Amino acid sequence: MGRGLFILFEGCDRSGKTTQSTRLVKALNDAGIKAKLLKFPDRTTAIGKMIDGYLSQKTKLDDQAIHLLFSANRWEAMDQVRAELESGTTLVVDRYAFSGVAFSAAKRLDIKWCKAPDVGLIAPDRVYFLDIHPDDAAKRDGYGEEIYEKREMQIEVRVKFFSMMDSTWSIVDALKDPDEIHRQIMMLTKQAFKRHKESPAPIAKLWM
Ligand code: 2DT
Repeated sequence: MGRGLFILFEGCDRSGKTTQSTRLVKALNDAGIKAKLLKFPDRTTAIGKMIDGYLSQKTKLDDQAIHLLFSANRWEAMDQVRAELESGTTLVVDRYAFSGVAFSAAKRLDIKWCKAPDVGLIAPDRVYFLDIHPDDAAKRDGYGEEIYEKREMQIEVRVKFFSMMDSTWSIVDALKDPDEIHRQIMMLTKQAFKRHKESPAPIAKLWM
């Protein structure tokens, strides 16, 4: 049996990543494909609890310090990520290093500096970018209490995401009907499985 695929959802807040990633896992499982959902930040670990304190504005941290904690929160999951992929489980991941870079670079940290701690992480096979303009996102539920849920920040973040896209990314219009988005994502995912079956690619490393 071949390895699982690493499928990543990225996007601004309120773009529907959580809904669509959950639906994708369920659809894959229903089709008999082993798949699991992972979410970053993982707020359950010791590092994740520090991140949660920062995001919910209970604690303050330097921009550099919080950036490195987000990265550490991914590194601490890498053994599990590798083991799952190698055992044939497909991982559907809600946010990853691109969020790490986009949010910190939006705060004016140098983009090369931002990428450095995540170099060598396991790279996603496919990235689905759920694209929504922050003005449309704000209409959905309004932004909540977390530190980054502000219009100006989200606009900058979106620009940074666009600057990192390559051929592994697909832009999905997040304003479309959720069922239609799910169908599009299923189609893209089926193509990814087909390509991988025809020419299996080894697990790759990010930004190397
Ligand atoms: P959620 O709302 O999806 O829980 O995200 N973030 C996320 C960063 O600034 N750096 C990162 O590396 C990651 C993964 C995006 C919580 C917020 O944390 C931001 C929104």
